[in-house]
Amino acid sequence: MDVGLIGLPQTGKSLLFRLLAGEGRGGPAQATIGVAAIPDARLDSLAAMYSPRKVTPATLRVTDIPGAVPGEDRARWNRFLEAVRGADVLVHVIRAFRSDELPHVMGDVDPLRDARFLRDELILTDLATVESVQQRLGAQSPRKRRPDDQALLDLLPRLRETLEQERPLRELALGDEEMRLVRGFGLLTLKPMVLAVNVDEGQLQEGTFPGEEALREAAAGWGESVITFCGPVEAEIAELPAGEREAFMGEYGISEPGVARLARAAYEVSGLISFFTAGEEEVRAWPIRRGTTAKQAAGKIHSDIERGFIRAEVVAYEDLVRLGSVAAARDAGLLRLEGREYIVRDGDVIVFRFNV
Ligand SMILES: Nc1nc2c(ncn2[C@@H]2O[C@H](COP(=O)(O)OP(=O)(O)OP(=O)(O)O)[C@@H](O)[C@H]2O)c(=O)[nH]1
Ligand SMILES: [Mg+2]
Repeated sequence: MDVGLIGLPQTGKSLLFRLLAGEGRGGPAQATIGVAAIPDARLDSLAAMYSPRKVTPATLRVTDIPGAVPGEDRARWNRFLEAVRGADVLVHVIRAFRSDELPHVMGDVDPLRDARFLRDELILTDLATVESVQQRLGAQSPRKRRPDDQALLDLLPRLRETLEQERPLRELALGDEEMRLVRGFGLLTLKPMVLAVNVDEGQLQEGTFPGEEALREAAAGWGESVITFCGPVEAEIAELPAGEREAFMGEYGISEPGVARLARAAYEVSGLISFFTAGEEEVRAWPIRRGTTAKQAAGKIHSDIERGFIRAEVVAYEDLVRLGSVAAARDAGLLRLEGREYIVRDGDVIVFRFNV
């Protein structure tokens, strides 16, 4: 899973990238790639229970994509679209912060305008893609068409209609088979999106930013979540010793860094859930897609465990922390023995039994 940070130039994407991923590989004009840990309070409680030597959170790849404006610099815009194509999930960074030294690229601050601007550009790009595929396939003689091409020709009008109504394709919630048909075309509005509003210190303190209500209302209609963060304050939080963070955040009326909420939101919209393995050696969160079976989940850890799968011993995270140990969960009848087809749930703490 690759999360792309997108947005207009100078909205704070690169700062957000460093907060999420630390350093990354890339260059000023190129997309920069890094890895973000997904904060999870459940992992912390498991770590407190087991005092393991190592705690390993789930991670997502993050790409910092240089901002671009269509019509200003064609090459830069095309590089931007190419990088967006490479992402699975999009975090749209929108600027609410004011700065006299660094004017907003559109002149003034207007979060809803910016949210709509990029949304519409991505919709237009997809519309052009769909039209060109439709044209190419339509030009083929029907007798020469492969079955997949015919299925695509039947599907594309629905896509086109949605885009023409200025709606992103993700709203169609295409099924697996339909997704397979369109996978090769790099459609941008199929990707889940989170809106991340970069506020300034004053706005953080006030707990709101200009245009918030309008943006939230629009986002609710779009089914997208809005997360606010303040880049410079987040950078300060990251530099504080862990023991001082809570008090510092309290001064701003927040209980958790915005970047942590943002990482989790990106994880959620990408359709990932976590199961845990826990022991004295390591406590670890493993990202899997919703719907993953126990046997497939075992394969995330090691292919030998998948191949030699016997059963999974599963306890729900809530039961485990409530009862204090796996033994207590077993006594309470809450340790389940599950087979290979069991669909793993978010928060399952699992021991896999296998043969090699
Ligand atoms: N005042 C203020 N400045 C910020 C904030 N976030 C970022 N900046 C500044 O804005 C400038 C641009 O930030 P970047 O993170 O490089 O912006 P970007 O979105 O990566 O820009 P491009 O790569 O050009 O698209 C930098 O000088 C940052 O220090 C903020 O919350 N408040
Ligand atoms: Mg940048």
